[in-house]
Amino acid sequence: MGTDPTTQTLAQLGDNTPEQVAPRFAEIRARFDFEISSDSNTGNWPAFIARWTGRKSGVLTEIGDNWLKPAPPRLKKVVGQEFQKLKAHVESALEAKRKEIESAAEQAAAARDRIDLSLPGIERAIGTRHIIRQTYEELVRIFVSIGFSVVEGPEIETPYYNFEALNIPEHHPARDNMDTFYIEGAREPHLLRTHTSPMQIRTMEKQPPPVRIIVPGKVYRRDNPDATHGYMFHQIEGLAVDTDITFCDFKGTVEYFVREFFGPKAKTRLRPSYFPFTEPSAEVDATCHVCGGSGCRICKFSGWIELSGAGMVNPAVYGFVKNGYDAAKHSGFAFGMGIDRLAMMKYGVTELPLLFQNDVRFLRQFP
Ligand code: 2U9
Repeated sequence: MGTDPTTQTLAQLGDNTPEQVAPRFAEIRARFDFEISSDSNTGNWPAFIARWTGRKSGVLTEIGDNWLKPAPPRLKKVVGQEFQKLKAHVESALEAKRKEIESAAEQAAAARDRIDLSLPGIERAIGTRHIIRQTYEELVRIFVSIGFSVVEGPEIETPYYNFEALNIPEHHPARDNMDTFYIEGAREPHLLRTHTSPMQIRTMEKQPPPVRIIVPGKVYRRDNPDATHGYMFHQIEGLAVDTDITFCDFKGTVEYFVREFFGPKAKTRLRPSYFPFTEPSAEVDATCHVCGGSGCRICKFSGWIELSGAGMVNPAVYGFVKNGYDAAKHSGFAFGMGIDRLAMMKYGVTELPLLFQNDVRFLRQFP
């Protein structure tokens, strides 16, 4: 019991009159009420419970042992009653306090974990169409608006469709220029198409004249990668074959396309060229989109930018296709352009690898 004032008085109870018993219990009760109202006591809750109700040396046990059990007969009844009252008071107050402490802890936890519904949410970045895709869609829009249909096809091709049927026989130097990736281990020779032209052949084999198609898609060449070349690039080719198509039709088509794509002030010029699949052949230049034709670093001070290769379909190609295509009756034009190059021109990008690195800092600039 030590020097605790609560229990110091216990041993002296036997000397009291019955009238003096209740005030002695009142002292204990007042002590309890004082202690339970102070956080410094209830902060260590298990120790506080043990102090008052512990079986071995809790205050109630001590009172039972020191006051109740040894009480002389004249005090037995009043001590018993007072003891029961004190016990009930202590137990109900402890229970109330326990609930209070628990609910305070719950409230503190709830406050800590509360979700503030008024806070702004975590913004998810929404993807944008890549500028190659944007350019692809713009090209399709322009050519579809003047009657072309869109055809797409396989990236793995046979040498026949990629070369032979396009009038590029074996050992033709044009095969070397195209630096082809051949696919090893296939029963028949296969390759990654070096241009989308095989699909023009396949379409003509299925569809007799007339035909007006554009063929966009990925093509592959074993170039040394640098600022303007990679192993894969996107191409769009066009083909129009009918009974009386002339070079003028081609010129009108390409001028319309250039004005739609670069704006009404853009001009076009043609230079003679050579491709095995077209005869005659031409290179198409457009006025520089940066300086408008006056000359700048981008156009190497020429005022012109190379845009496309083109020409009238070589009659030899109809000989491979057949299916109603007759060089004596039919004529047509074809052209090919790099979509990636067009995208770089349109969006002012100077480094080709930026198009393929998928760095969001780059992609976000073209919503
Ligand atoms: C058929 C007949 C003719 C498609 C053509 C070009 C000229 C051409 C290059 C431009 C830049 C490829 O992307 S590029 O490197 N293309 O110069 N392409 S005529 O001629 C065809 C195609 C199919 C049946």
